[in-house]
Amino acid sequence: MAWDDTASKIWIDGNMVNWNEANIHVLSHVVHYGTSVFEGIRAYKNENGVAVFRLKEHVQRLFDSAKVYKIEIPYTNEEIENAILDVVRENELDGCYIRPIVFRGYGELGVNPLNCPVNVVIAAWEWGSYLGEEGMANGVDIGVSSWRKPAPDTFPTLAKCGANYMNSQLAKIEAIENGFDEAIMLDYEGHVSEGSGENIFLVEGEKLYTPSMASSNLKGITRDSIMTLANDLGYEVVEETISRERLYFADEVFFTGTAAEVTPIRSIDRKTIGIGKRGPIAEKLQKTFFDIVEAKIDDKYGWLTYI
Ligand code: PPE
Repeated sequence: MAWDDTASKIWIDGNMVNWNEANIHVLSHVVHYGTSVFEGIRAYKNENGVAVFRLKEHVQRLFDSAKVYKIEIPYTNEEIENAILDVVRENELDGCYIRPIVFRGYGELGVNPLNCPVNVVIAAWEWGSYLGEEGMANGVDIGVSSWRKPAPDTFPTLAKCGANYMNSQLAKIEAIENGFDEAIMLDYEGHVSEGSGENIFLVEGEKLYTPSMASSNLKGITRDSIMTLANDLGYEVVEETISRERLYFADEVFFTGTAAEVTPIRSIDRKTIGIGKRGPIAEKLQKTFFDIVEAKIDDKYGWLTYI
């Protein structure tokens, strides 16, 4: 994203603050030790208005992430949900990306975070396709990273904390330097985990496979949505341990994520996947996903919260 949204407002600890005044102290705990948990949420404009996708689930995951690190969020779920809706409303945004972040602020330094205040920030801005419009239509080129996801007794990956993304950054930088659009990371045992900011699915025949939650990945809300939609369309979805070479043999592989939505993958490690472009099942799931958020079909799961 480009930071040219200087006219907009950011919610900080209960107040709407001008973009240019939304600053923190350089000695805040988060700056030194990465003490933050955050969410990424999308809102979509459709003929009924502007709707936030799976608001409750994202806010619950924010609270779950905070719990792991003993960060007490001084608001209720409902207060955070309302603040998120307020930020979209206040900035008169249509389709946008929303970033709530909770962090340890300015208090004292030293690893112990417990004496530092907890600050809550919610910003929103327009953000197009994560891996490009072209990638959404034709598929992206990815590479398996030499950097692995942390073992489960090192960094809890189910908590969406800022510091986890230093690991993601290693993989992303390597991917870009090698000419790929994105990285796929393996877990500490060498099984397929996820992208630097996306979950991954394989299509083998009429069945879908995605790494189980034991593979050091994030429990993606888009992952859950796509599993539900796939089941509805008559495809069985299996969560299991996935070995690297199955990526190469799959008929289709695609990423899911709030930012990435449903992004097809056309090559992995310079090997062509399936037909070498967006496959039919990825296309069908992409279409169904957009039909829901664009209110072209009924939101039967109650995934949309209108502002
Ligand atoms: N895995 C990781 C590591 C991850 O960061 C995301 C979201 C997902 C899976 C998908 O989760 P979900 O959004 O609930 O379906 N990544 C966010 C951050 C991207 C960024 O560059 O920042 C996102 O998509 O909002």
